[in-house]
Amino acid sequence: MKTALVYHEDMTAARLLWEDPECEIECPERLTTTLGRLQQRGLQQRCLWMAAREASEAELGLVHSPEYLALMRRTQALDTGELQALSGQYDAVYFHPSTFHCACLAAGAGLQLVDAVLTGAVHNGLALVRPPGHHSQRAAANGFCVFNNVAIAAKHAQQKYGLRRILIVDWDVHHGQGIQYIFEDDPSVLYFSWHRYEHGRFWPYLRESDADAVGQGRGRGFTVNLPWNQVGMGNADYMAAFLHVLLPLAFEFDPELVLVSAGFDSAIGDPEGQMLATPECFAHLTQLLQVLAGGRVCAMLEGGYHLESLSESVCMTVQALLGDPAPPLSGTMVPQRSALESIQHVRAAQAPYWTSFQQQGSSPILSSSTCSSEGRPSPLLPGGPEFKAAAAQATAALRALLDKLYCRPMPPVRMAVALTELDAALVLPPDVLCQDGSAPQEETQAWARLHKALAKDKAFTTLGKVLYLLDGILNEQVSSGIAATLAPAAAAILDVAIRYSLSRGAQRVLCVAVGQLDHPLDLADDGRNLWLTIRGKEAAALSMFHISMPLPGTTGGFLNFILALVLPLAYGFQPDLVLLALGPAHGLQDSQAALLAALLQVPAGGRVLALVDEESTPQLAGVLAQVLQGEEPPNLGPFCVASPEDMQALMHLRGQLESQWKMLQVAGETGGPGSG
Ligand code: X5A
Ligand code: ZN
Repeated sequence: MKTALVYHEDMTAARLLWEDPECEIECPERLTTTLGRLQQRGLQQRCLWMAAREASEAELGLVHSPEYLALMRRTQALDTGELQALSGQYDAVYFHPSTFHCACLAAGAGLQLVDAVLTGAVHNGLALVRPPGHHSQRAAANGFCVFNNVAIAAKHAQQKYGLRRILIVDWDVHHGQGIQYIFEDDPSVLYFSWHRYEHGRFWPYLRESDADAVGQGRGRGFTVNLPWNQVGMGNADYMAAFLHVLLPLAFEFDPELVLVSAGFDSAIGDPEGQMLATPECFAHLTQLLQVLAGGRVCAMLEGGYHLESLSESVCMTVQALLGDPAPPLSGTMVPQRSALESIQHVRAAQAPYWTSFQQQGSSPILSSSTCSSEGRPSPLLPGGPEFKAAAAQATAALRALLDKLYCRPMPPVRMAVALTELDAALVLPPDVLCQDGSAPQEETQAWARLHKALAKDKAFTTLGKVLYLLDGILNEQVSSGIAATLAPAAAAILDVAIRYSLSRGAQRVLCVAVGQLDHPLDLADDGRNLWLTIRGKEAAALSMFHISMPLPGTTGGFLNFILALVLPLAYGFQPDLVLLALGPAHGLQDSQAALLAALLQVPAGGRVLALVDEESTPQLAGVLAQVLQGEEPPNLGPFCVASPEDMQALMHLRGQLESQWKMLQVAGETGGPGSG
């Protein structure tokens, strides 16, 4: 089994024993409701179920002081009055006689998960725990957190497995200052956190949560804070943060393990966050992280206080860990100005430490006073009547959204292949459907008439197979596919594939053509297809929907192009199908092609048809089959800085396109260097 789920019922025992409006949201139902939903969706049954164990004193001591541990142990014997008095010593914490046991289980669950992933028992997993951990410090409980579960897991992975680079992604809506303090001078742990900040007016009100806190000493550049200065951040803002901040750093860092402080108070409906990201956004975030560290992703629950939103978001995360395609993101993909300003700030603050940000230059920083809060949701006071009404409204909106999401069925077959010469030498992953079918003869004939190249016997047969495969994808029988094409007819087949898909109900088709494949001459520029050519040296946008970019010569250049151009365009376009054509002389290494396919699947909801040149190696087809089947792409190899020419081409294209494709923007105002 691929995904571990670590849990223990005892973690539902701790609860608030007195009145405290700030703490009452951290309740046992957070776990029971979530687990119930995972069962109801059949997701728990697909995971390797692990009963959490308690962390030992020595394991807790990796992060916490002996005195603090002794004090926490003593809470088991205190009466309610004493517990309340001790709680008052900390900021936003409550203790219960079972708190110590729960907190030991929560930390232990993280350790078990890391062990399961690093010994290879599973690829990835989620620990469903409480109390949460990321606010907890060496000698202090804070923000509902007692032991720092993720920090302890990271220290354990370093100590027991000798890991030298660990990435911690904290997508909880609060700043995990506890994790930041523990690793602030440690360059072997890269800590990324986005958080509601509102220029310091949101809990925990810390100056060091801002973007200019980058770490200390040798750890400078290994703390990355992305503060949100307004509430109401949504899917486009979160995706922009991943594409333009986290992922470039993460690829350059090249982690051996990814730990996620998976708080879902950053999702729609949550009373703490007041953000707007919908549950499927977490499937996208999870899938994007899975291309790192060979897919070794360990997620641990932190916050998340809207039970409906929390449980749906956890389901989405688990589905992504299991390898299911993500549902398309809802809403328009236009990041907010305030989000772009935050992104610009953090890129500028981190530029001294990361080549990806140096090369792309940093635009002049806009003063935060220039941002308008017009039309923006303003924060509500917790506990007030307006607040309760807003929460109820969010629940209703969420239900409607989810009903829509779940009426789109998951295709019964994850991947199908229609290959010719390549089959024999190819070792396919298990449960790939090998398709022999062809589209009906007359239909294939009708389409073949469009191009002379398709009249020939072999080209005609190939076309029949490609159309059959496309039909399976468009009818939701198959999620993704691979087909071989042959050199003289490749461009013609691709042209027919686009037209066929559009005639069969596809609304938007993204075509990524690598190598010698010409843009179909009379393909309508009507916004229903977006054509990206990657080859040679040309960088040009003939129109908003017809873009050529050069093939970068280095891993760094390749990553920059994918993260800064291809994916933002794909997210902006929101295709319901991606055609990834690797034509003759495409020039991609197998690992690059695999990464491209793996990443394109995310915005496309898994619907990718790869058309590979028949002359390609069986290794290429094999690795594409793996990633389209939901497996992790292989590592790209050592990170190598992009060439100045590649960067210039990228900036040129961004400058030309960012006013139309807003997901390309990395600054609050257009007009940085390279634009215009
Ligand atoms: C883990 C977490 C939040 C504490 C909020 C206190 N803690 N107002 O989400
Ligand atoms: Zn939180």
